[in-house]
Amino acid sequence: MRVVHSPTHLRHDPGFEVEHGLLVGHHELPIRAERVVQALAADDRFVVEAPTAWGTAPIDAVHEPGLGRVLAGAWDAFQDEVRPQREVFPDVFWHHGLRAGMDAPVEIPSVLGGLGRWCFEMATPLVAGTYAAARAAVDVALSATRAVLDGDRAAFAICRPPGHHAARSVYGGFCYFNNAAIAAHQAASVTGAKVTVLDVDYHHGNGTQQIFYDRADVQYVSLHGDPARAYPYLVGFADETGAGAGRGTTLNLPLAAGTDDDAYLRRLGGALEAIDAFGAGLLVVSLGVDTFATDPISDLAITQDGFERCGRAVADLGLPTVAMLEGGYDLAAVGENVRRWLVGLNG
Ligand code: OKP
Ligand code: ZN
Repeated sequence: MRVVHSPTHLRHDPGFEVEHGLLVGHHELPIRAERVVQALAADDRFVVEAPTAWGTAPIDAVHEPGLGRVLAGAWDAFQDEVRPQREVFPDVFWHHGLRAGMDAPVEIPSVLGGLGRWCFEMATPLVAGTYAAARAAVDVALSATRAVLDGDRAAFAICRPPGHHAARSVYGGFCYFNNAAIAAHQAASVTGAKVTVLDVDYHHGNGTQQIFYDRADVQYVSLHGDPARAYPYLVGFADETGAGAGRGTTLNLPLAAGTDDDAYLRRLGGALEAIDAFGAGLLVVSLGVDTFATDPISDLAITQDGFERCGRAVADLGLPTVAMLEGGYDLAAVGENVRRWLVGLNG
């Protein structure tokens, strides 16, 4: 199986995040992707390749162009306008109640106002290399997708930073550009075929859901910690099923704390039936392994055997499949967890 990886992710090295009101060491670290590439490079069923460059057009087809502009420019602007600082966060957010009943401002002159307009929370700093890394993650996603569209049965993209929390016009949740959504949209555009995104990260992929919520040609299916207790808290409930032309093309399967392999595989079976019925020509998997039993920020109980069973169950769909890295924060296990899932997918 082809695996696409770029060392440019190393330039995104966040130091801290605000978690439940406390400043803590960041969880989404460069070592995660390094562990994954090491685990896959040591197994001769996988071949690691560099991505090719895809430019910004596929990004601007999914995200409002202002998002790319703020990610490209806000770190530098903050250094000049505010003060020299390694990590840049907003300190105000454009909550919908703030200007309820009023028009949007004609322009947002300050860098801090711009950050508040385009970011939704406090775990997603900009450092000097964030934009370069986020662009490279998109190139990695599109290059792995290209391999599958050209005939490979499956491929894997080591995307870092991850993407599934980034919505059309807002970044957050460790995510800047939505790698999986950009790849799914690009594939749907160039092939004319329907695409399914299956999101198995512990956290609901609110960004991916939002981007495709009203679309009939892209299905979004997610298994995740119930937002009644789990981040992102405000999106990912079972009654969210799509809107307009996209009615019925979103499926959310919220899970109880402590869900184990057997219970998870049963819910995954239901997801795979819905995917089979949709009839897509390509499957994009948002592969987070933060469902692992000892993940430091999650509460499910999946094992390494469970990951391999999941990959095998997805392979049994018989669809061309491109998987992309999302979360997974047990640094000692993340490489092996991903490898086992992909061994299952490889069949
Ligand atoms: C990104 B991905 C609760 C705070 C949550 C943000 C989590 C982003 C996860 N412990 N902080 O979906 O793995
Ligand atoms: Zn996650």
